[in-house]
Amino acid sequence: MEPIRQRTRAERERLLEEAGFNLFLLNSDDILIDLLTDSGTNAMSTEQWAAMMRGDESYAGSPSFARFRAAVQGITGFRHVIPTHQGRAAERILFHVMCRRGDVVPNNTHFDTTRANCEYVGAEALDLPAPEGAETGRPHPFKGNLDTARLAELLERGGKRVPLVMLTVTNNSGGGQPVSMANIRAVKAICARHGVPVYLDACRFAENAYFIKLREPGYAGKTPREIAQEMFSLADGCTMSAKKDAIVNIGGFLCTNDDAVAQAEKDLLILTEGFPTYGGLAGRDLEAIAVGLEEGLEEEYLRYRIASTAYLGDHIAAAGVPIVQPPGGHAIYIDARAFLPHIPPAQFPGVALAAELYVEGGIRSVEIGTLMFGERGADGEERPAAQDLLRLAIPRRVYTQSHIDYVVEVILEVWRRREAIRGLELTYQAPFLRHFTARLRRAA
Ligand code: P71
Repeated sequence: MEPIRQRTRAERERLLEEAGFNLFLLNSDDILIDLLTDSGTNAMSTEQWAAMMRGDESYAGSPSFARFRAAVQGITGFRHVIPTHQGRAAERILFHVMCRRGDVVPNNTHFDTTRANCEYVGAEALDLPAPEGAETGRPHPFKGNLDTARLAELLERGGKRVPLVMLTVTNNSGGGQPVSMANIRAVKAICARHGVPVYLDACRFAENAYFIKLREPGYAGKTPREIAQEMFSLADGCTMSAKKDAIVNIGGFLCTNDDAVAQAEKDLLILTEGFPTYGGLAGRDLEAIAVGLEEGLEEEYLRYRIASTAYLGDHIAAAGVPIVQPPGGHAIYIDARAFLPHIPPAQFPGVALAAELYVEGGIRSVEIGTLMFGERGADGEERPAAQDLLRLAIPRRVYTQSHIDYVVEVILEVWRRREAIRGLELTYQAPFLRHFTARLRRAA
């Protein structure tokens, strides 16, 4: 438990200016409801805290690692399980081992660190979302799917080396939307014909499994755990940020069935993360992940989680606020271009909207749009991202319905005065992952 304090509107206006309109640069003490991310912001259960007390901190061969590996293998079935401090460490090691300059890595949609780590080793991060994903306001049961026709064409055409294909479950850049089992199976079949391994970016695998149960014919009678096992059985490996569906505050892992790849990954792990039985984590962190993986698959928990996210989306959509439909698993995504049609994408409508929700009610959200995925061309012009979304991510087991009712009120207040909101321009940007540290000001 911790107290949350209200700043005044005038204080928030000053703090926002000082932070260069970038909510990453605010202190969390100055935030009332923090929907920046569902990553690492989860509340751990009594069982997780109890497991942490059993943490064995041996440098090598700890029983905590054995329990962690058993939990991961019980769900994924992968031969090699390599712990990492979080998801992006798994990505860095995977791409470093499997990719060379000039390679292409297709994905339904790469999330920010995945794209950046792929590009960092000189490979092209290619997004192949299914066309339904682009129709922001129109519901479809599996808007996270990968476009299998384009994937087949890419692999058949040849030319570029494709060392692996990734599937992000659920698809975080495009609205927290699930990928169907049929799509995973189709991707695997296409890749198998060309000898290309399939990797799941598995951060939100449990939410994806639950959506399959709800929406895909033939899965209603299966448990989320059985569905997750089937998803992983169609893949050759995975990266995982345990900070999401394993309901912990830090941790991740990298899995593969390929012995030679695993050896190279463990060698690299020792250089930067740690020995392969702890990989940059404490033994107690491994224990918390082992328990959290099981809790994250509990059906009652998932039913509440998906329903409570939809509660926020349904209430603002009913008042006319344009959101990605249907609501995602971990977050609601407002279509900032439709909310603020007078602000051009090059003036960051998603960032401008995030700033207003902070000023209005002390709510922190994150832009998933042109600041995150666009770039400034050599001509100085901003090249916009495919969409400008404002994500309200829900930490697991943290907020109550009355907190969310307050969020609805604040969003509707900003909706009523939307025409007066102005665009922004950059005053500083880093060479990659610019959204974390960018500074902006109101556009002239
Ligand atoms: C999320 C994050 C983390 C984040 C990103 C941007 C702003 C604030 C917080 C991380 C992911 C992810 C997927 C699909 C890999 C990672 C990296 N997401 N793949 O959504 O969503 O994991 O953070 O443990 O390194 O807020 P990592």
